[in-house]
Amino acid sequence: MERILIIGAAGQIGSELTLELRKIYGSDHVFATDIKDPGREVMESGPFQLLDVMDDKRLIHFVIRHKITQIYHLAAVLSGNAEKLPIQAWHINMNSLMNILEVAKMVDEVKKVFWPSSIAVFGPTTPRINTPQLTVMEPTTVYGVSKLAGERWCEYYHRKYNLDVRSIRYPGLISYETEAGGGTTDYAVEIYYSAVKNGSYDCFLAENTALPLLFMPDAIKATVDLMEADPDKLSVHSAYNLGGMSITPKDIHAEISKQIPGFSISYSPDFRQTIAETWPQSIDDSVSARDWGCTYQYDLESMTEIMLEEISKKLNLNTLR
Ligand code: AKB
Repeated sequence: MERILIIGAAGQIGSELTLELRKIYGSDHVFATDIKDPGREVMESGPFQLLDVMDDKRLIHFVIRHKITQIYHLAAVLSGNAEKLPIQAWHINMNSLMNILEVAKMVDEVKKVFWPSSIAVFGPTTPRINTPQLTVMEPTTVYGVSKLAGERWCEYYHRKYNLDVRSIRYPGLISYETEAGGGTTDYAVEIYYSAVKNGSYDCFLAENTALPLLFMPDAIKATVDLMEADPDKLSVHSAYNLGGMSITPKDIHAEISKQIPGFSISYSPDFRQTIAETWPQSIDDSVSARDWGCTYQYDLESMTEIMLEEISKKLNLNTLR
């Protein structure tokens, strides 16, 4: 039976992935950890412990004591925050990954590792429309550089030590459970909260900035599908492209306005606009579809309906038409 360790269970992906994995593998088999307390559902649905992935001694002790067989390492400093403290972000993003890879290499029981990469691995010299799996990669953000280096390390551990590391280049993720923190695509979560709370939003990206975005249930399904895929079918051991939808702030504004007619938006692009302009506008994920059957269920319309309904419930506000 699998025994799964989640690092970063209080975060945007971790809080939802933990619950999904507990449904699949049983609550007692999924050990949630973070450096801060997660939300009530993660806390109450199975084991949780405070654990800092940077503390390699406690990490290896935890993995051995709980007979862990799979590790999901989801903790990272995202693109916007990383630009404010580049050296610290590099240190945290790289050293945490190296700690995980080393533990997985040393402890025989650990059979699989999941680590998230990002569309941030691409840069201004990459083709921005329908960005292929294999292409020019010259990221200009410290976050992107750390993700690209991380991908190379994952592939190295696979080739050299036969470690089964799997990874996805996530686009911007949109969710209502736990808000994102410090990313360039965070606007796409903030806009929904602000629409429900205030009926207006001041966007830090310009109106026609297209980026690949994905609704969290599709991202969780993709993650589980990749981790359960037949290893013999996987041709990529760095990270797989994941596309989702190519969407601008103007598109989301128009969709929200259908349900909140007076919703107004203003645009005050900041330093994150410069980051967004170096990232793809849309992604070719045909290799993921071929190797492990990646598909999506949600489009902008169905996602917006759920986002507005769930946020209204959560905030106890009824602003919808
Ligand atoms: C960010 O905006 O930094 C992240 C990402 C695309 O990896 N959401």
